[in-house]
Amino acid sequence: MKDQDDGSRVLKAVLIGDGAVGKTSIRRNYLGEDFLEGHLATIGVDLATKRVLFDQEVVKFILWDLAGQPTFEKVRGHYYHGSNGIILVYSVVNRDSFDNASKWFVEAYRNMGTLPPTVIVANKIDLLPGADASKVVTTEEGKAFTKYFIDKLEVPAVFIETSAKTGENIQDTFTHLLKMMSQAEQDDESGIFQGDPGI
Ligand SMILES: Nc1nc2c(ncn2[C@@H]2O[C@H](COP(=O)(O)OP(=O)(O)O)[C@@H](O)[C@H]2O)c(=O)[nH]1
Ligand SMILES: [Mg+2]
Repeated sequence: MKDQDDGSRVLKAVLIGDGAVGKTSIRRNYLGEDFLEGHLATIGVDLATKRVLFDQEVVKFILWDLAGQPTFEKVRGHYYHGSNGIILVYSVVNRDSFDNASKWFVEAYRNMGTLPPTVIVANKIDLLPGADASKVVTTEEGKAFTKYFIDKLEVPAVFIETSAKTGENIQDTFTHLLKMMSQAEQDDESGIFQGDPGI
């Protein structure tokens, strides 16, 4: 897709996951904004745009930060359409948010059909020292979930552990996503089918 203003390539992604897992903080950190301790629930949707240099080309990257509350499902529906990437976030110190991760994929699938490249983000790793072990989601669980998702849905996906508070791996999250999104778009345009053709 092209930007109407200057004709540059546009890539869009959605941030999804339960409320309070750190979606808005991840977006803010990525954009170089300060970390906020308090949680102000996102109402409906927030939009961030950034121009990124990619493959020696300036690309307009649009990031939809969707409210996690179930009541906003209708609103979210619109933003899934036309997105080329997904960032699904859960908190490593909130097991419920991990258990709900598959529900978020179901919602995305319902709205998008075939899923675009996805980064599965295990956020708040700075809170792991001293956290209640019964609530902690381990690295192995996150990787197993990602593998299951890749195998089952044949979607390009990566797993990454982050802290929006310290900034650890936040830039990498977006680098991975943009790389996969760009690759997927090129594959589409070239008509090359990368999956197993079954021959
Ligand atoms: N310690 C820590 N707190 C975080 C992190 N990310 C977000 N938070 C806090 O978690 C709460 C919810 O964050 P927010 O970004 O609003 O979550 P959202 O509802 O998913 O957008 C806020 O109090 C943030 O300060 C993190 O990586 N580490
Ligand atoms: Mg938010």
